[in-house]
Amino acid sequence: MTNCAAYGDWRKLAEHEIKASLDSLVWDTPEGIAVKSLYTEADLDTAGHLGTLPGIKPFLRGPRATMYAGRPWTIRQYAGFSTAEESNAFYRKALAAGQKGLSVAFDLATHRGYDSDHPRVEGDVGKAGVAIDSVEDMRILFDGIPLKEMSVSMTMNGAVVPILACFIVAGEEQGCPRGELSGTIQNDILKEFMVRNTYIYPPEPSMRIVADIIEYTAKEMPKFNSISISGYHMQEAGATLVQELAFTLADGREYVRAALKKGLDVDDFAGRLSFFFAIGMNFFMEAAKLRAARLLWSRIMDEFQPKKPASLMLRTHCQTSGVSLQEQDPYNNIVRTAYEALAAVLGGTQSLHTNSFDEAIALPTEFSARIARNTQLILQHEAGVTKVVDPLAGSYYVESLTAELAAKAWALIEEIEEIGGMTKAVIAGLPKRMIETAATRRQAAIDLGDEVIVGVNKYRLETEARIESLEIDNAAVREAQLRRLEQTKRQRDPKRVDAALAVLGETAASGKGNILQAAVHAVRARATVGEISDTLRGAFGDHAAVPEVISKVYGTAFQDEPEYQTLASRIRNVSVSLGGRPRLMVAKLGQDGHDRGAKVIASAFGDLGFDVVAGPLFQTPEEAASMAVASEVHVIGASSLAAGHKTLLPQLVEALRAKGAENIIVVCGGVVPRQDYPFLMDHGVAAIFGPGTHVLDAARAVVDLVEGKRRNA
Ligand code: MLC
Ligand code: 5AD
Repeated sequence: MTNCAAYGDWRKLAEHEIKASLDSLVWDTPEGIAVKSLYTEADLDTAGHLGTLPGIKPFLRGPRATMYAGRPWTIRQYAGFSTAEESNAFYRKALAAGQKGLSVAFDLATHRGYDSDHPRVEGDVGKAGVAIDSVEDMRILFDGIPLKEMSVSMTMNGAVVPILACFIVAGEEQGCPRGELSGTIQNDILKEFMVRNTYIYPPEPSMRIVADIIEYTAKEMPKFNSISISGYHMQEAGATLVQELAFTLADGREYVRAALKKGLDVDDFAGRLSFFFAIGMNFFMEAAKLRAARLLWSRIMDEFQPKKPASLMLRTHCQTSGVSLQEQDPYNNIVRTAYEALAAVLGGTQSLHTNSFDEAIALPTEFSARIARNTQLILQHEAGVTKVVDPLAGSYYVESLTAELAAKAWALIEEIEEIGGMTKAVIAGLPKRMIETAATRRQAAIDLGDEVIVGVNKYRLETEARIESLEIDNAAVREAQLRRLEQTKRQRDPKRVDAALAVLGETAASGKGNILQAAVHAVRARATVGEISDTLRGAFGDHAAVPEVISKVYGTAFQDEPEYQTLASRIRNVSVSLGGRPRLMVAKLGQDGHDRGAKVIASAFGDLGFDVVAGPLFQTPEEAASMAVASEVHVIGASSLAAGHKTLLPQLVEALRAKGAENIIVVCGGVVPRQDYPFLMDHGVAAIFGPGTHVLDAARAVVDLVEGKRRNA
């Protein structure tokens, strides 16, 4: 035990050193944890976890006894773009260069269950991932990659039924029966409603789909992980680590209950549930988070009284944080990613994706993907971190953080339980609101400079060097997809397709039978992703979220700041001369559901004195233009994070012009490569706000534009 007298001496010495109270060194984290400047033995939680061992319940120290000493984590880089041919070539090169598992990124059209020829997805085909319309595309995607040997993760939630069915049939046709397929399907719909937004159907039928997939894989695909319960996107959307932990584990509990309702035995499926967390820049806390996650999951699973130890075990994939990466001085992102990767590994992840440094600009190039992959290879081969299991164990600080995170997350999990579990909480919008509040608070902390981001709000370069970025020729991809779709449809037996789709529709509508099983038959008959999704839409309907905007978070954080007050009073003056508050519509075009930025802007601009109209997700440019005209807005702020800007923004400007509404100013925010700025400006976009823009700077620019337009009118 630390000697109390000695501790008193240290305290005195420390306060003498800083000439202030030790309390002034306490770091209040967004999780509500007060991190002290020194941890001692007295901080060790003695709740009985300290003596536990890896591979043994409660698995805090890792799911396997030997962890990386026995087998290193899987280097599994998430990738996908353009056509199946191009993504296949990329995968083969990555595997030859040391990557160990595959992870498919689908384009947003596929995510939302539209074939490439659907008019709503013109700007999205092949952009943020690979376009897959039918099993023919899926076969090409894995051409020359033996599915018997390669584990494949597929990030798919909305169109999870047709995509998993296509994968199963592609395996079959490649000579790998479904029982031998290994990999993971994300299949985590609850977090889609909270943050990621690639849902299709309403929550309740969506939960049936999840349960059907767990049932089917439990019976038919013993090597396949039926779900990847994801907190990653929560942290990306602004969640604190406690929120990420709690909501993810509460989601997991909800899925277990849904599977049990299907009549499954817990041990039949629990060992194939997997998890997915983000690893951001709070180094020690991130490692502690993974330890706490394993502890809490074993506690949750204990309630279901499984017999197999594997049913209590949390196995996880991790991805370094996309939002922590910056457009400014982008090579810094290599360093950030390396630290995050180290935290993930010290926390004991099973599989890892390291982001590319051009994250905040575009999809990875071959060069940036190589550096990202090598970040892991260097950790595995050069840094010695694989040799020892759970090396942070026993650290006063890390053990204390683990216990504190677990306690705080548990309290939140209990809160969710009190309102009836996660499906109910999600329908009530509670987690979403909490996350959006945390996101807005964080943006305020960055804009205030309380949270430093090197190269962005401190040490900013005077001139930024241009870096090469990947551009997808969206029109060419779409043409290629349309050709193959047309060919697939021409060559199939339409009667067989119709019959299989009718059975699928009946399975969905009746609540009886397994939806995935019915979809596998339809895919064998060459039904497309769009057709299968539409059949399910027929039974379940579409989910339409109503956007809500939180208020008084940004404004409260800035209330004592003169620059905020000056701007707010300027907006009041402008309101007088406009005869009403300046009105901004925040628009999300196409299938891009990343709405953190849009929500933060809506909330902060509202606090500043704008009248904010929040457009719904997934609008076509035409729909957004109509809404803007009907709402009599002065400005549309379109937020673009999925690379659709060069198609969708010119269409928006054109749609406004066609309605005689060219007086409405169009500005854009999000992930837009600098080299695209002139193109957008030439097509009528008045201003572009890239990542790292101070919200007050954006607001000032928008007010300038509103005033300028009025003066020129
Ligand atoms: C592991 N194994 C060992 C061992 N460690 N055997 C002996 N000694 C050891 N020390 C065994 C395991 O038991 C397993 O076999 C096999 O080796 C593979 O190990 P694993 O730990 O299961 O790794 P992996 O196969 O990679 O699976 C990891 C996983 C899985 C369980 C987390 O679900 C997964 O790969 N998830 C990836 C999810 C993903 O990539 N998502 C991308 C999201 S991107 P066995 O037989 O027991 O299986 C995204 C972004 C967006 O979502 O678009 O929004
Ligand atoms: N290829 C590689 N990485 C991708 N990401 C998203 N789409 C792709 C893709 N097609 C990564 C980014 C992003 C996170 C959601 O996943 O890191 O932040």
